[in-house]
Amino acid sequence: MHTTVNPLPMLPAARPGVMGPVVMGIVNVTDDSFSGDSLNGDAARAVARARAMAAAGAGIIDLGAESTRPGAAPVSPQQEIDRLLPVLDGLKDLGIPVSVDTRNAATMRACSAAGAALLNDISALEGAGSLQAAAESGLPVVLMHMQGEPGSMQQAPHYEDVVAEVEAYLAARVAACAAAGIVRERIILDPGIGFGKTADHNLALLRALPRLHGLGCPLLVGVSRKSLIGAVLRDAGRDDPGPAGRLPGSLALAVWAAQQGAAILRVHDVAETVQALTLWRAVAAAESGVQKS
Ligand code: 9MG
Repeated sequence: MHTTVNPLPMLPAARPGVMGPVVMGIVNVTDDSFSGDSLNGDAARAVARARAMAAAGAGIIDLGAESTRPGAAPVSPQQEIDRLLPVLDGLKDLGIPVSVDTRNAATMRACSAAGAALLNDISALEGAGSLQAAAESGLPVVLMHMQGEPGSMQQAPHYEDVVAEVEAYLAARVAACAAAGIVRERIILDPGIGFGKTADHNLALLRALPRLHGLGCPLLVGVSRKSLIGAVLRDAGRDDPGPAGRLPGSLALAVWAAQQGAAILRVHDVAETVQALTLWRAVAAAESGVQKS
């Protein structure tokens, strides 16, 4: 039997006395993920990876079948569904929520019927029929900010005031959701680090996480292995080791986001992130006297 686990009670605001973000492990059933962890549609390996992440302390698994790296080619909803459903089926008894990363209404419908617990949409439900599909699913949703489209978004990102513009966009999408029947309590917001943004834009947004909390929804932050890390290293006169070598930078940014109150961290390296957060939590709890686990 399929057990759909609701992710909302796991988020920090719903766990008084327990600190810090939930770790969301990334499982890409794509053939060209930027991070070098693609599973080429291999459902059995995807299921095994998700189980290993759950055992390592992930609180949510985010399953995706379309690469969102800059320059990536889109996949059809049918291809996406064909890749995702066997994995969802293999994770029926996982015991932690499985999120589906998709921009397609048809995929949202198919995956919610197959046991997905959360819809993660990098286009904030702007796609045709997506608001309605998400509303009808009854599932919580992640609304992410992106300037442009994955294919071209890094060509010339431009903002007058990146924080104000991202904040206004997310507020408008929360309002669009409300009009479609998706209540604020079901919404998680994401500034979209790396999606149509320069390194300076990304750094400004990471500093502005406390301000974005003013939108009244939990925040998801995805920094794992992203090119921001390489750009900052190059700026500091160091080599960029490429996505697979960016774990230390990913952990530093994960701890920063935790300190700023992020509710969910979307990561490739679950065990390492859980270890970093455990130490951060121990120090933070020692200061405040709050319970450690
Ligand atoms: C699918 N995907 C890739 N990066 C992401 C990020 O930063 N946030 C969310 N919500 N999804 C992402």
